[in-house]
Amino acid sequence: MKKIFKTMSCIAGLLAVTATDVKANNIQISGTAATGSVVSFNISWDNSWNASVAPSNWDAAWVFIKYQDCATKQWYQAPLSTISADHTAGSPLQVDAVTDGKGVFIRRSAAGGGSTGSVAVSLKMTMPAGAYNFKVFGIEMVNVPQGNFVLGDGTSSSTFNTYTVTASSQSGGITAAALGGSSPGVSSSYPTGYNSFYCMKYEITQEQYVEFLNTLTYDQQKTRVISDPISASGTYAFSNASGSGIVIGTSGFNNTVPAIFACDVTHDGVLNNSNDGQNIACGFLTSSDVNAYLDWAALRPMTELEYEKVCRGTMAPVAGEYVWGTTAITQIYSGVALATPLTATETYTNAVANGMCDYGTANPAYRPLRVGIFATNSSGRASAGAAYYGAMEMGGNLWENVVSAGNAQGIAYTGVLGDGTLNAVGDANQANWPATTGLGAGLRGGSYVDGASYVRTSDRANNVYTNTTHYSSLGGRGVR
Ligand SMILES: [Ca+2]
Ligand SMILES: [Ca+2]
Ligand SMILES: [Ca+2]
Repeated sequence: MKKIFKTMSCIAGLLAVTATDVKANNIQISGTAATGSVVSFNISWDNSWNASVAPSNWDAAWVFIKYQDCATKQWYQAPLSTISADHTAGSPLQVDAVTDGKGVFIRRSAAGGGSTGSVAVSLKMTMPAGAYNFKVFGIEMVNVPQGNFVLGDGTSSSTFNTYTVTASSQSGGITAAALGGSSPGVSSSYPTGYNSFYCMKYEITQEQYVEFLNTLTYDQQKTRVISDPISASGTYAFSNASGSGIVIGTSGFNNTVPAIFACDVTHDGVLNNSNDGQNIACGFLTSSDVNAYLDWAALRPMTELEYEKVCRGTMAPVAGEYVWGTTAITQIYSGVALATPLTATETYTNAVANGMCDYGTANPAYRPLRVGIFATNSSGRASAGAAYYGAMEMGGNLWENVVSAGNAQGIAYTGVLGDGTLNAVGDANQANWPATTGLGAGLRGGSYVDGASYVRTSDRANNVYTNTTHYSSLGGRGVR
């Protein structure tokens, strides 16, 4: 879980000046170096898989590189080769290039599972030489294969009709009458979940949000937190409650130099202690915050239909089922006994039971838990509260930000990917995404504050949600 930060000053004429390692929840990236147009590093993550039996999918790391112009100090998305063979990864991994060159997927090349060990990776960038600093980011994802699935469960609030999404649903759209749930229906441009995509395995964590903030300009940061970046060191970015631990470590300056954010839930002035909440899901994120993160990471928000695909997969609907596919639910929350709270190994001490989920405290003073807390070596889907393809906490912990199928702004969405760049004030600026006012956004899956009914795969009680308040129960994740 360690990070290595190499401090070197900018030297004109070298492409590689400094390179910084950044990890996601369970991915470690170390030894980052840049030579010419190639960035190399070692990557490892535990519990990776490539399954030859149902759900017949794999997990992957979405890896992208940001570079900082040494003169302007601004960070930009590094363009990567769109040819997979230009990149290398040792066994058991392979690198899949993507057509927009905004990053790569790194995944197991053959059926198998477990720790990958430390694997050497090299990625080829396609930008002109210059004096730059680099940061490599890795986000854990799960593959969602192309294929039919069923919407709706026949009983949950505002549920879609029980409707099978097929290739022709995507190519021809779905009418209002067929879709039900008071939706105006969706066109062939709206991602229905039929086509394959990747979904983030976990909600955005506090550490990931800090890493995001620390590549933004002052004005961009100001939009993405509650406290002004010029505030004193130690000021909470959002709140001093609900496990929120993002603080200003070094104040911004003169409305131009951005702040440096860090995690400090313990609020002892010592930043990034092992129990400063780095791996806790990041609350207080409005739809606009989540979508800014996703544009920056070159991902995109998921639609309501994709949400149900991720949760239910190819299984037949069960009336009232939760995101793990059964109607059994067991409440775990931050008020119960937790071992090593707020650390990367935060775990619960209750006996394992089916449907373990952080929901229903009716009290925002509690907090979301470490992402992936219920997944252990011995847990099955139901006990881990896992969605069908292995995404965690799709129900409970924090609400999931989705693109609504319930209004005109939502159904105008066409699945345009983020491009790694925000506008001058730090908002996402991709065509037909939900507006910065939240219009077109919705919520799914419930939260640590809210009741069990919202944890249902097909519950659409908040399918339209345009509130822009930074509530502690709001978070999210993206897809690509
Ligand atoms: Ca601390
Ligand atoms: Ca959630
Ligand atoms: Ca953009």
